[in-house]
Amino acid sequence: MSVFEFTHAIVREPGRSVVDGLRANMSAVPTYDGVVDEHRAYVAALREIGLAVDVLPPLEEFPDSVFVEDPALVFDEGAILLRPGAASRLGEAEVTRAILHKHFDRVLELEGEQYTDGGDVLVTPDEVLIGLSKRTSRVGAEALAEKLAQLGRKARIAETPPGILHFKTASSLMAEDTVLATRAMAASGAFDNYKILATPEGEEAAANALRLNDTVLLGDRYPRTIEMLVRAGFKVRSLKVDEIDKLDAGLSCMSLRWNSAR
Ligand code: CIR
Repeated sequence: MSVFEFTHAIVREPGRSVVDGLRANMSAVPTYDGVVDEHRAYVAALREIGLAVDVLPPLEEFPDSVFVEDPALVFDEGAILLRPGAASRLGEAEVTRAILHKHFDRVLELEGEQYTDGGDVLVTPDEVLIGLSKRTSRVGAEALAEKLAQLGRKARIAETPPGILHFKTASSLMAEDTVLATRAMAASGAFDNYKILATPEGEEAAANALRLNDTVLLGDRYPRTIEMLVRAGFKVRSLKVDEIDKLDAGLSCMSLRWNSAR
């Protein structure tokens, strides 16, 4: 069965506090209504693609908690509760534990200073890449590699190019052997064993895409990337990402996905 076949997803509605989410450019302020609209369209797309979506309530005390991918990792065979590397996000792990236990019999946990964000973890058929970043420390990455081994997954630790928030800000898996990646990520060597579709200059943020079943979700602000993927034979569904882009986020960050039938 393909790694892209998903049956389930967890998402969390944004709270009003989402406008205070972490971002590099504090002068670009997202609107709450705009984030809500983009999030609703995203959830609708997941459902149309065929996923059963568990929608969690907003958490005002955690402005970035709509980005559920960062405090946890889920696989068909079990879940791992992570330790987000930003101080304001660390508490998201605690409030994510219950939902993991609801859906998974096996839940492993990182501890103490083992900081890792799910946005730094890219899963391919043969390996799980863990990108070191400002959020994911080497101690965290090594601890995560051990947990992954317990789930029968092989891990590889890689570098995230400088100035990039998360490893998956700049890369996403499009086919079993093909990644969509920024030119900086392509040059880093992390994907030397993969085919690379490089994002056109000026459309680097398009690299945070998400393939679900036979559909690639991509921001609608990236027409040249859309054209490149369509030409390469992918079915693309574009979504508005203007507000979540202001929060340094993209399409992979807003859900946890797995296949309960595998
Ligand atoms: C943050 O800085 O943590 C959020 N504003 C954005 C998180 C995006 N998540 C991701 O790329 N996995």
